[in-house]
This record gives sequence, structure tokens and C-alpha cells, in this order.
Amino acid sequence: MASKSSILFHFSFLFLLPWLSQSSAHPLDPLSPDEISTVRRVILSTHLPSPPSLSIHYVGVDEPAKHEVLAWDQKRPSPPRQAFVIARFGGETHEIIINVANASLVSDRVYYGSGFPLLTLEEQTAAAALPLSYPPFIDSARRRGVALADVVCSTFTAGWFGEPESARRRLKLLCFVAGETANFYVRPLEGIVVVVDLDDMRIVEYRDRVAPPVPKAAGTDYRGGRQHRVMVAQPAGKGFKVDGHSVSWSNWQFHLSYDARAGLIVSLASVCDTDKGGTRRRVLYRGYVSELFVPYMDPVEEWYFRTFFDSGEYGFGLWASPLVPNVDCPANAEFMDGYYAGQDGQPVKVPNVFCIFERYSGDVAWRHTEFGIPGQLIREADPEVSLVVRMVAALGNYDYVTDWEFKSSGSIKVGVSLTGILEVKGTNYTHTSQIAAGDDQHGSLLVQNTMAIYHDHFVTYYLDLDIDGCNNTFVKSKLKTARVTDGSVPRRSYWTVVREAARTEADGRVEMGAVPAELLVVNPNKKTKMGNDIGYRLISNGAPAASLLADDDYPEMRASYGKKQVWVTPYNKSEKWAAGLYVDNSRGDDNLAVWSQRNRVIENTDIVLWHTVGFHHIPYQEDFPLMPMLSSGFELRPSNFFERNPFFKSKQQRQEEHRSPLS
Ligand SMILES: *[C@@H]1O[C@H](CO)[C@@H](O)[C@H](O)[C@H]1NC(C)=O
Ligand SMILES: *[C@@H]1O[C@H](CO)[C@@H](O)[C@H](O)[C@H]1NC(C)=O
Ligand SMILES: *[C@@H]1O[C@H](CO)[C@@H](O)[C@H](O)[C@H]1NC(C)=O
Ligand SMILES: *[C@@H]1O[C@H](CO)[C@@H](O)[C@H](O)[C@H]1NC(C)=O
Ligand SMILES: [Cu+2]
Repeated sequence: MASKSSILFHFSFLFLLPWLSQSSAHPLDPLSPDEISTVRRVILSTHLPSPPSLSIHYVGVDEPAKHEVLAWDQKRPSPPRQAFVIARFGGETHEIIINVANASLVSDRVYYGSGFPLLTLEEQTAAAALPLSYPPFIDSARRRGVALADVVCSTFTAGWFGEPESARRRLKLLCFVAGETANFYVRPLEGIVVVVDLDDMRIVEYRDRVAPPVPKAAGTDYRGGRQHRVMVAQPAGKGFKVDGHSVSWSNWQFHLSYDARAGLIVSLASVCDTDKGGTRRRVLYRGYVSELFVPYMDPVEEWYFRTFFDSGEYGFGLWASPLVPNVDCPANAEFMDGYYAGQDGQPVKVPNVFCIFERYSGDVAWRHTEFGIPGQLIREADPEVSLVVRMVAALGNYDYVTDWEFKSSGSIKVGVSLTGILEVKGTNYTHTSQIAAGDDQHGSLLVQNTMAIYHDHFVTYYLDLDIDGCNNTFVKSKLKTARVTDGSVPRRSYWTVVREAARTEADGRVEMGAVPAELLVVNPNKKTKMGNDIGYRLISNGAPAASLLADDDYPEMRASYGKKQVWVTPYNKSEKWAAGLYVDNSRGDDNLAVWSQRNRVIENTDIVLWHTVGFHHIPYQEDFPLMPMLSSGFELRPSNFFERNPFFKSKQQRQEEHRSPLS
């Protein structure tokens, strides 16, 4: 769900001293505020006309080629730092590359394809204010007996529904009533749709249909009266180290960066293998939320277009919330700031955009009790301690808590939890008995005059796994029932494993749960001492969900990758965003499913795994006035990567280290 409030909580920073960019930066570090300022200076000093006609929609690191990043070591300067910029001026979209190190323009080209870049926060704020001075809207509010001062409007991307190609960026606005409650999202001014031309920043279309009453404010607020309990973590102090954007903890090392579109990016995750003399072994080159698609299921005028792409249209990182110690993360967590470029190109700080902390879950990592040996009782266990990296994106009404949890077992657990406020429709119904069969079957009646509309959340992760090297193969280990045919024993059946290595992209598309299978990424060039392929496997921690929309429906064309939970593509630096680079008003001609149709070879080469965590959301009364957390996710788990349980091994090794001075 992704209606976007006009309330901005980020703080604009003006950097008066643009000192030189650090050459010691990690090549994957996000752009620093100084680097963002440099980007702005270069854009303003080239042939581009100056503001206000210029608007910056995205600025991020144009990361060096993978081989350069892998070859980099701290002692040498980074490859030239470059920024990738998407800007609009004169009604055109420009893709600009800037060399940040020497402040020069590398390239500038106009994009003529379909779709538009991320919406800026500033233009959304400006658009959301338009109705308040628009006479027909003022009239609509008056007719509903709503005070204009209580009205809050939010921005809703218009999508694409077969309209001919147009150079105009259009945005829809829907309005709500705050005032008596902070929870305005549950008090829609149903029936009103405002269409804005974003480049001209004016209302171009207005509709007001006969409307049901605005739902009551009573019982909708969620503020106050809450005690913040102390969140306990790392009682023995921080067991991890943060050096710039690099983190090391237990056997793990990885790099974190913030991006306005992706939010949290985890890179270069590698694990130390004590069995291999403490060598670092690569696991994940890069992982992040590539897209978040949220389609609603009510085909009426005010609702049909609500098919949000929260990453590509709004920016998952742009809407990240500053994390509050003891509320969002333990107080003694480590916090990291993020910076993005505002519409004018100035750096804007998001304080505490990530937190990092050790989690003592109260669980055991492994245990065993042995009664079987006469006269002995053996009890062995180790506590589960993991390292969590968290970012929260609050996209208007909905909050997404995204966690990357690293475990000493070698697993990476990725979690996404949904909370916040449902998107509801004003209705005349005050009791379910009034709903005739076949009538308005688009949601759940939660309180009087309030229907929460059915919808989905599809969170698509980009996972460039590099298991012990770049060249990997995707393997499906299918479980198949077999019969005992020779009658030698009374058993009649069993299951066995049929291993299928994916040759081309067609073999890499998987509808999870359709057949019992384990999905692995292996390095076919490396084997364990036992001769097994070294690998990691993908384990879903929730029921798989795929899109139920018809293939010829417009939002489905744009998110056609949503029919499968797993895709595998060969690594290509420009294929980063599952729904394409330009998602606002996109037509589905540049998305993961389209790339996959090329059916490229994915065997024993550098591959990327794309995994969608989906939720079909039928709202229930407990989701009102604000829904409790609903979680899902997946685990990347070593599978013949180590010679044995690395947890146990490191313990044994500790014991050996302790014993050796005595022997
Ligand atoms: C900036 O550096 C790049 C190489 O990193 C070089 O090709 C380019 O000519 C330089 N530009 C200026 C203006 O110095
Ligand atoms: C809802 O009630 C209003 C009057 O309160 C009426 O004008 C409107 O037609 C009703 N809508 C429906 C769908 O019954
Ligand atoms: C890389 O991806 C882009 C965008 O999909 C495509 O145009 C290009 O042909 C791809 N390159 C290769 C080598 O597949
Ligand atoms: C990886 O595979 C590619 C072909 O897909 C090949 O060109 C390259 O040499 C391989 N690299 C290694 C390290 O095996
Ligand atoms: Cu939901």
C-alpha cells in the first residue's frame, strides 16, 4: 500500500565547504554529501539550463565494473568515482554520468523510451497542496461538511492503462480528513479523484462522484499512552566492528550502502572459513529490494489505478524513516546515516537510516541431550546470536521493516515485515448483513463505513550470489516419488532426488511450491572434500504467493515477473530493477520477465537470483486502526559450502586452541 503523505520528515542540509572527495572510499560506498554537491555543481555548470526548470530525480553511485570492485584493496585508491543521475528539464528525461573525482561530465543522453523516473518528494508535496486552493475541490469539501484545514491529500501514481504514449507525467491525488485523528488514511473523501500534470504542476482533471459518508474519527487514532520498554541486545557490548561502510562480525564481513531507490544494499558478503585456514569465501556480491509491487483489487474509478511500484515510482530509500533508539532498534545499536539528492540536487540527510545490532534471541543455535550412554548424561548447546541490519521504509500509510540477519552458521536470513495503516474505502455499509452476495466483494468491512480493500505486496529481491567465485549454476533438486518394484522388502514407495542444472533462463523460472524441490546456487567448479558441489540454497520462510491478475491486465503487464517467485538471469550491470529503470507510467517493455525471454545461458557463469516474497492481504478487523506486524522472508543457507556445521567446528577449534599449550 503506498499512498504518500505530504508530510516530510527529512532535513535538508546545505554543505558550505565542498571538500574533495576521499579517494580512499570503498568503490561501492554511497555518494557522500560532498560528492552529491559536486554532482549538482557539474550539472549546473554544463550546458543544462539552471533551476527551476531542472529537477533531479535520482543520483546514485555508478558503481565500477564488478571485476574492478573485486580487485580493489584498501591500499590502493578506488577506481574513479562516478555518479549516475536521472534529471528532467524541458519535459525530457536525461541520463547523466558524472566523474565525481575530477568533477567532469562523462555523458549526457536523452531517454526517449516509455516511462518516467522516480517522483521527487518535493513535487509530491507541491502536488498534494494543489486541491486546497482549487475551487471545485473546495466546493466538494464544503458539500461533505469537511473543514478544509482538516484535509490532507496524498499522491497516487496513475499507472498505465493502455493510453497512447505521452510526454506528460500525470499523477493522481486522493484526499482524506485528519483533524480529530492523526489516522487520516482511514477517513477517505471517497469519490474524489484529482489528476495533476506534474511538469506543469497544475490540476488537469477533476472528478467528484456521489459519495458515501466519511468514516468516523472515533477509535482510529494510534498515538500516545505507550511505554517504550528497553529493547535488550548485545548485553556484553558490541561484538561487531564498523569501518566506514564495512561491517565485520563473527565469521562475516560485508558492506552496506544506502540508495534512494533501493534503500539498503548489502554487498560483498563473505564468510571466513576456519577450516580453510581462515580464508574469506564470497557468498553475496550484492543484495537489495529491487521492487515492491502493491496492486489493489477494486475496479472502480477511485481505486482501479492503485497498483503501486514503491521502489521504481516512489523510492524505497527515499521514504526510509530515521530509526529511533529503543523504539525501532535497541538503544545500543550502531546507527548509520544516508544521503540522497533532493530535487534541486542538494544533499539531504536521512539520519539513522540503518541500525546494526547483535540479537540474542533466547533460541539455541544447536543442541543435543544424550541419555543413551549408560551412566552418562550429555547436554550440549550454544545460544543463537546473530547480527541484524535494519531499515524501515514508511511509504505513506504503510511501513516495511526490512532486516538482513547474519548467522554464524553461514546463513543469511532476510525478513520483511509489514505494519502501518490499511488503505480503506468509504462505504455506506455499517454491517456485513447489508452486503448482498455478489455485492462489492473487494474488501473486508472493518468498522462502520470502512471497507479495507484486498491487495497484494510483492517484494522482489535482487540477489547476486557469488558462491565461492563468480561462475555459478542454478540447480533444482526435485523430490520425486519412486516405487519399490522388486518386492524384496514390504515397502512400496520412497522419494528420491533428481538434480536438474539450469541451462538457460527458461530453466531459471520457478513457481515455488508447484513441485517439491530445493533451489540451489552452486559453484560447479569447486567441490567439498566429499566431492559435493559447493553451494547455498534458497529457503522461503513464508507461503509462496504469485500474482493472480490476468496476463492481459495492464498492471500485470508491468509486473509480469510476479507470476514466478524465482528468476535467474546472467549478471548484467544494467539489469538492476525488476520492473525496469523507468517505472512511473511504464508499459512493461523493460522488466525482468522481458529480459528473461532472451533465454540466455545461465550455466556456469555469473548469475543473479531474483526472489519475490509475496503477501496476499485479506484485511481482518485486528488490522484496524493500525495493523500489527505481518512477517515473511527467506533464508540463504550454506548447502555443502562448508565441510561441516561451521558453528560446531569453530567451537571445536577453540577447544583445540585451548588444549594445545598443555599437550
Ligand atoms: C577526468 O578523469 C577521467 C579519467 O578518470 C579522464 O578521462 C577525464 O578526461 C578527466 N576529465 C577532466 C575534465 O579532467
Ligand atoms: C450511499 O448513501 C448516499 C446517501 O447517504 C447515497 O446518495 C448513495 O447513493 C449511497 N451509495 C450507495 C452505493 O448505495
Ligand atoms: C544488458 O542489459 C541491457 C538491458 O536489458 C540490454 O540492453 C543489454 O543487451 C544486455 N547485455 C547483454 C550482454 O545481455
Ligand atoms: C566464467 O565463465 C565465463 C563464461 O561464462 C568464462 O568466460 C570465464 O572464463 C569463467 N571464469 C572463471 C573464473 O572460470
Ligand atoms: Cu497489506
